[in-house]
Amino acid sequence: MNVSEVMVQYLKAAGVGHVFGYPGDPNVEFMEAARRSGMQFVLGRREGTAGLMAEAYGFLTGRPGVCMSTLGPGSSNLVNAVANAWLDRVPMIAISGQIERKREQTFTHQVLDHGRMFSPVSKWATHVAPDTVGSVMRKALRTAMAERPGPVHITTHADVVGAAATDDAIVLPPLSAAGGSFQVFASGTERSDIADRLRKAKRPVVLAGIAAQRANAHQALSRLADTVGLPVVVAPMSKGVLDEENPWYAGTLDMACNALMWDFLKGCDLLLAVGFDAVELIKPWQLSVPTVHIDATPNTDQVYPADTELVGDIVAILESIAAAWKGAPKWKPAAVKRHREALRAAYYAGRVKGHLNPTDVVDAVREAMPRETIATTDVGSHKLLVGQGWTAHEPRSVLMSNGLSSMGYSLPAAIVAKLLNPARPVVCFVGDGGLAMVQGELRLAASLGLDLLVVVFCDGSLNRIEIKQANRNYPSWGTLIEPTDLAQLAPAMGCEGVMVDSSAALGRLLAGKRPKDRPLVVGARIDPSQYTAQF
Ligand SMILES: Cc1ncc(C[n+]2csc(CCOP(=O)(O)OP(=O)(O)O)c2C)c(N)n1
Ligand SMILES: [Mg+2]
Repeated sequence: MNVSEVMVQYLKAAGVGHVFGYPGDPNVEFMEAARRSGMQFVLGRREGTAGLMAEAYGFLTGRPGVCMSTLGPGSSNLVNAVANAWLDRVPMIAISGQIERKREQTFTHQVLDHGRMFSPVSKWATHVAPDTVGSVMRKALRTAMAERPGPVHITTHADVVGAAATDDAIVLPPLSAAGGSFQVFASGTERSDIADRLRKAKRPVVLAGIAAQRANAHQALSRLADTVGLPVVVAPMSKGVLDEENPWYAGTLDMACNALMWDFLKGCDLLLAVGFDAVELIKPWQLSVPTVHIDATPNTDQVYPADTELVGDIVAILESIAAAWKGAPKWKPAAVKRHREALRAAYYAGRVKGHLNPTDVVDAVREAMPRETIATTDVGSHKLLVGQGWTAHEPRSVLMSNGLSSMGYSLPAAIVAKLLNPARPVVCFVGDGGLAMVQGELRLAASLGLDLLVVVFCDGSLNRIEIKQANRNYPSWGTLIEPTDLAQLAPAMGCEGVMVDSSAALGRLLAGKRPKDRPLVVGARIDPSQYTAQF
């Protein structure tokens, strides 16, 4: 095998079936190896979006998402997506071509130092050679997948990609978070201590986050909530880790209604932070209640203080606490229901009667789409409403970037969600600013025949930033964006497109037939004034 073939065999062995990328000449050997081994290649319209597709692949499958670029401008274009996977904690193998090794130090045209460029945004930035490729791939896959997962960047030099590999044994390491056996570091005593502390607490609450979702802790979490009678607040990227119709679901943190959510948490007297990753916090930590950190990794960030850490298999830890539990439920479901009702009321604050409000759009789409729908959302004011208002029922059914929070994520993510789940409806929520960044991918979605529903919040503004200007009494300057007629843009991209101005028109549109073989792009001309009331 040549070096590229060994790399591809490792990726296949790790269960990866897709490469998302944009090629240049140093990639040709790798692409041919991928083609011959039956991998699918998805040609994003730029490296940045192809990389975000790989991130969504990693999020949805729990296996590394693979993206590929050429040297120089391709690799610098890829940086944003690699950084996004880094802060969203998603396993990724990012591959960039490079000039031949003997010219790398001295030649200048298109040559950038990948090691220095990718090191700050990846778990490991490395390169392969004929006598190292097998070992590097083992370490790269293991590193990308280990808690906390993230991206590994691999440089493939032009003189290496087609060279015969000598380090060519395919021996896949265990790729689960901790390997074959996942140890619970907390002792049995510590775990029953937690049950004891729960018993003594009056108002304990769980704050669940992305590590809980990665650990597939959804069942263990709902069992613990049922057993102990515990409200569960979720972090945005873990939406769906508890069915939001579950009576113990108590809202999403740091999205719309943020003040009310923090007040709810401030009312607790013991917090179990279950796989909660502080990368999702927008504001500084506001609580001074005793906190127990339950996670696959120690609380090294120290963004929030925890007096006790239970580190290991989150499912096993939650189950052992539930098993050690004796006593009456701590909360009554009616109390959690009252909180959820207050949350709902706050969510609708600032609605303007007779106008198309952002929450009207979220509601209409949720109502029209079945339970099993996968939703993706972009970054901006609309995300904060979708993040609180969209009712999620299953783990990994809501995709958003909330670590790096890069605009332009939701359309590439929706493409991958549909590609991997052809039978499930997929809706992409995006702002007019975010869509403008990545609208070339509509053509890709159409050419793949994906029947996405793309819902665009058209407010002619980078609203989230415009609001910050208004808060300081500054005029909107550099934050207005010219309206685009999506009814014209979408067909030029092979999609269907409609602009709507009212709830009634949106309702009619969603109740009608949608195309089955291409995206429907709905431009919702919203009145953004509700956003001002919210944030
Ligand atoms: C790549 C990137 N650039 C800039 C930002 C800063 N930013 C956050 S929200 C936002 C406005 C987004 O506008 P739009 O997509 O129209 O959404 P809206 O806020 O109007 O709902 C900006 C510029 C970002 N998060 N990501
Ligand atoms: Mg906007």
